[in-house]
Amino acid sequence: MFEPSVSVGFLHDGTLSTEQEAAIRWARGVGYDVDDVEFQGADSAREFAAYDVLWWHRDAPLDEEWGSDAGGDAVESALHDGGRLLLSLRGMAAVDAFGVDDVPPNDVGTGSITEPTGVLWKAIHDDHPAVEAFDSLRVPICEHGAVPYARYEGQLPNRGEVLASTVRGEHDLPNQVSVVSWEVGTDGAVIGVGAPLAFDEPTSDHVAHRRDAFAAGLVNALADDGTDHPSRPLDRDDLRTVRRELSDDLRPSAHLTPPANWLNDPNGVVEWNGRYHVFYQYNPGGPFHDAIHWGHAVSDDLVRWEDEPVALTPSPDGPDRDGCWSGCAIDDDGVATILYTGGRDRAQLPCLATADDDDLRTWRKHHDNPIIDEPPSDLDVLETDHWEAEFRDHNVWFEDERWHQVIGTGVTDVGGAVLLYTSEDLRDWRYEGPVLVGESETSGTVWECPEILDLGDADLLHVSNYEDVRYFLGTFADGSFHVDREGLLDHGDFYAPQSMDDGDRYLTWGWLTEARDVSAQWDAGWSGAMSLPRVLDLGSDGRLRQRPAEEVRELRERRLDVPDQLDLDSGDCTDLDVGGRSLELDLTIRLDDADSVSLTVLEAPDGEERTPIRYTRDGRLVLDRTASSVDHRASTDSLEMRVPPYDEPLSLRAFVDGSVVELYANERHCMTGRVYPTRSDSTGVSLSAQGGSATVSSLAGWELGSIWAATDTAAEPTAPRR
Ligand code: DQQ
Repeated sequence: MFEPSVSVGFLHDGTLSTEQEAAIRWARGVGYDVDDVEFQGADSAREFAAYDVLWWHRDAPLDEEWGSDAGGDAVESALHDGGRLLLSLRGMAAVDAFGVDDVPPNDVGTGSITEPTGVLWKAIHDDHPAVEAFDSLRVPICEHGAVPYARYEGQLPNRGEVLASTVRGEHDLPNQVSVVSWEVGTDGAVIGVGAPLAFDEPTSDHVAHRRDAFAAGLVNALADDGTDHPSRPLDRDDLRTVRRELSDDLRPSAHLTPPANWLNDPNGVVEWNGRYHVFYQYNPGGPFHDAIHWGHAVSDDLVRWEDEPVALTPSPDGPDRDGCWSGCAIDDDGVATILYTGGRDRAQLPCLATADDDDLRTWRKHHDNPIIDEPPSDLDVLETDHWEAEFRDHNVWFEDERWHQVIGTGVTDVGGAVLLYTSEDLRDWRYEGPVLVGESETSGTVWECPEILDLGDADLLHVSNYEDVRYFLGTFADGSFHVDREGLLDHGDFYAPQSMDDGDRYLTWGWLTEARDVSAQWDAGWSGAMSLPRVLDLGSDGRLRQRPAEEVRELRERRLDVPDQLDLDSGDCTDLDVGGRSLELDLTIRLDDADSVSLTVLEAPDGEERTPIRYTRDGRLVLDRTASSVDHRASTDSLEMRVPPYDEPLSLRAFVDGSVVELYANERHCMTGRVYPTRSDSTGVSLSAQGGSATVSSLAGWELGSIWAATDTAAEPTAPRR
């Protein structure tokens, strides 16, 4: 550990509060060489440069004008000369005055602490010196008191990398971002700690001990030239490192996931300049949904993918200040253009941006965003606690000499709805009316992420209604959708899909939601995956077909040694001599006189953890999660769907990949579930019949390779801290 012979310049503005005096006493007690240093305008710069670490432990509110006159410029220049700065309590609120970040914390105040409260450290930064003394990501540092704080909530610093959020008692509060790291210039560094780091409050030895070790860790980290001070944005090399470090057994390798942090809906999926681009809802602040940006991954062939830097960031003064929500990409006569939903306060409205480069890395936001100022006034658009009008998500196409756009919404006391707009130039839009309106009891109060696809003999409209992705097959004409048939696109953990017109096919990705709790996601350091790219079209019977894109076969790395055919007697269980966490298994099951057949995956040798996929005589396919994991934070709810009657053999393609089980039944019905086995030997695969005999034919399996070129040299997975 770094030995402290550290000089600390303790900043203040003339008088020291009792809390500041307590902090100085603590720092001297550690052995730091502490001077109290008064801000005195720009002249202070030289004085500041004399210290290893400047510390502003500011408990009083900052008045509005606090800034350069008071000494902000001096701190800024000290930082650019390689200075190090610790900002605690409300101190982080001055990052804009110090030129560190143009987005300061948006939630600053005094909190009443009544139980152990502290930092919820991010798994990706668990090697940071500030937490090396702890074996947990949760570090309480205060128990009682009225303690000032400065946090980001619903927004993120523009350049700072989040190190920690908040833990209060037994509760993880990921949305309360409380510790941030910045690199300034080439050598300067800042750590902002808006968590309750207070030295003048009564506390038990247990918590005081943690607080002291944490505070010393912060000062030492800043003083030590060897410390790496993470900052944003991350470039492609950083992303490769992050992905490598956050690999674990539950992380899919054949499915798209974020490099770290949070992923939800696929967005702006497009083929551009011969490359496939998948953008996605991304929170760089951590594995939780908030402050949504657009993440970006790119592929030449749909097989190998690479992480790209964040593509779209909320603008501090824009209509998307609180999030760049879902949207689509279009080719506007050679200009890559996106439409997305900007969120700000209680409003969500459509925004437009155009690409500045052929790699779709940088986007220029339209000067007159939002491009639609309000939801239609002649419709009673649903208002909820969060939004003055539920009105979001975009699908745009060109037809009959005009651009068409559908937007998701809800109509008060009626149900989810899809609205149609048209435009000549993608900027001025005319409201045409509802395309389809549902009934809230049967299909939900709000429809998100609508999309209309032309499948030839029929049109397909799908919407996500918070629970499921419902699809309607029928005809879209004259602004309305006439429904002939409906169903669910996937019967499991699958949401908000989006499709790309890839010439002669549609490719569709859906967000595979997590089925473990927020704390488990926090510990993993990443959350969310995409389905495999699926091809959606119509079968000869006019019904919907869904298959993985042909390219997915190229992920097959090694053929497994399994019999082509198996006759199963009642009660027989045949262990296939295969294992692994990333497999494709293809088979046809005929029930003969069995009640059911189970393909069990991710099975421990003693069966403690196992995930049976059961095909039953009454025409159901069940993903049985009751024993998938011994981790109580994982869902044990089983998933099921109806499949063709038992007298038709079931042709099943099963992809087992980390925590994903993605099932395609008869190229028609999909069911994807997330499962979280904990044991490293929960990798077995077996087949069994119950209540009679059955036949399995065309059995084949493959080990799947990774889609990430970058993870070929993946570090050994390490046990996550909790
Ligand atoms: N997710 C986005 C919204 C969309 C929802 C926000 C669906 O635009 O309605 O991250 O998951």
